[in-house]
Amino acid sequence: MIQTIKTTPFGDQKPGTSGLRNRVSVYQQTNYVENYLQAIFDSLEGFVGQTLVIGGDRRFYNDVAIQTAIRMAAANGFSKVMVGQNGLLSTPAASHVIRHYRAFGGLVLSASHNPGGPDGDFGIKYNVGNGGPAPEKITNAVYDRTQEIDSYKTIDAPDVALDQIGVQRSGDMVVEVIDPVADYAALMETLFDFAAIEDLFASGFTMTFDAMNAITGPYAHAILENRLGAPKGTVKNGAPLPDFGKGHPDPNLVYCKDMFDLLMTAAGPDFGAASDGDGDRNLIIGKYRFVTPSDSLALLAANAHLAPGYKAGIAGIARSMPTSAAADRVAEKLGIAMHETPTGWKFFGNLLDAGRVTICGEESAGTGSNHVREKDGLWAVLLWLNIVAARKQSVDEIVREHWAIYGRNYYTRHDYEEVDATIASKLVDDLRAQLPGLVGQNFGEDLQVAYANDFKYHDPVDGSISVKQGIRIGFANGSRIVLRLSGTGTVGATLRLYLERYEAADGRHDLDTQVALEPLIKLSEQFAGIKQRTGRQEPSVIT
Ligand code: VG1
Ligand code: CO
Repeated sequence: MIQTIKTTPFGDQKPGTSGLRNRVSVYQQTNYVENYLQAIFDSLEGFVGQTLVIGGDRRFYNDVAIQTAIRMAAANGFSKVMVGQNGLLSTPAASHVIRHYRAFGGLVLSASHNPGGPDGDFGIKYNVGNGGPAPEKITNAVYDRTQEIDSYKTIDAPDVALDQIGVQRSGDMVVEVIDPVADYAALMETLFDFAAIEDLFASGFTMTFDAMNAITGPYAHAILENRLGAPKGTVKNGAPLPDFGKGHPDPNLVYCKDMFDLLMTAAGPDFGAASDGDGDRNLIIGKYRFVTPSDSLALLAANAHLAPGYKAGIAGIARSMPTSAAADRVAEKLGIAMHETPTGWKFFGNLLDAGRVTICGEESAGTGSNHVREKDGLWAVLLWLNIVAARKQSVDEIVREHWAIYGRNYYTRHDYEEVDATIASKLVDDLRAQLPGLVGQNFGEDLQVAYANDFKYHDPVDGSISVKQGIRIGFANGSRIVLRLSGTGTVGATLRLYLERYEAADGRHDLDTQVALEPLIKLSEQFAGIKQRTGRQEPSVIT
């Protein structure tokens, strides 16, 4: 019954920061999905007789790809597939299901924060048995395999009825369709003081949660409204749609501007939050206070002990290199380890598995902990609610007190999207060539370059080394300019410029972020010439 089908390689199946992402039209080519899945299976060992978890964010083409993946899993020798009802599983829920049921690994069919629909993007990500994204060793092997693949295996079997919870079969393989929310919601209840959050809502605390027509809707309805008693209507855009309602499911101040504006008014709610396409990112806005993701990481780490799941304290913190150093100050005060990793959640897995860190985060609106091996949008929202309930203070008060203790790291990211790829890579190369000459030089009163290099990561757990993980120019006063190319875009190149300036505990904490960073923004243009070389007047997105 197993069929071996001949195929030829595609040149472009190189996984990026988080799986393989491409336009839907690229994925719709004959054998494109099949080649990539077979390359994944060919790069793994020991899964015969094991369980594979499959889920996704319901974006367009998920229904097709999931049925293909089920048939190919059966043909390749898995004994069981666990799949979320209607193909749904948020990225953190998939991570939890893999861990909870001791599956061999999982496929998350999503392009995360990239737009969906027939003209949007699709993606496939493979996660390993610890529930986290496959490490580089595996993603490199997968890419190598895609370059030589000549056949794939499948079976001749009808589609599985993904809407029916329970056990079915695909060929000889068991397919269990599971409730995508139940296990995840139960995990959240073990970590947070649900009674205190219920009391908070009962006392009139108001919030709005934007699920962006993506995966977190069912989770947010179940946990915030049905379990914690937030009034119906707290969750907006709560039904996952294949094209995300034609929106861009990236929870930042550009795509959630209406929510931001609402939170800045007296009539708005006390708390606003949102999550992205696959549910692993979070946006946190208190009344009159947007919390930058870098600050949020620091604040969550400093206050985690207020939640039952972390009451014994945290072992360490990890952040991606471009993320601001706000969390470093918390680690220092707590006397715990701080790790700086390359961009992407796959670099946190080893540190979490080894128990070296408890909380991790990225400037791109991703925070998470050792409860799973992915960043987790709703987890961050619930931890914030738990902290607000325990401290009985507003988000704004909590943030201001934090700055008064630790100082403030002004921070922004400027993205230049869909830039000509040749111009972008030349720009990065030219900047790299300048780096040795910059060290020791002074630019203006207080900007002396302390170091200028390509970030290289030495994993302290498995000894692996990752090079060229972003260019960083650091100044003696703690300010930084970081530049790297995105690994999740699908058209041209996206340049990400990250800027950071530290203002001490007794310093000025009320400046506008872009104003506070203006000298660094100018200097970065002098060094890299992004505007001049791309002809762009402004960044595409400022976060
Ligand atoms: C971006 C972010 C990175 C994040 C990645 C995946 O990558 O910068 O911090 O881990 O997206 O997030 P890049 O290479 O484009 O900068 V998600 O929510 O797409 O799973
Ligand atoms: Co995501």
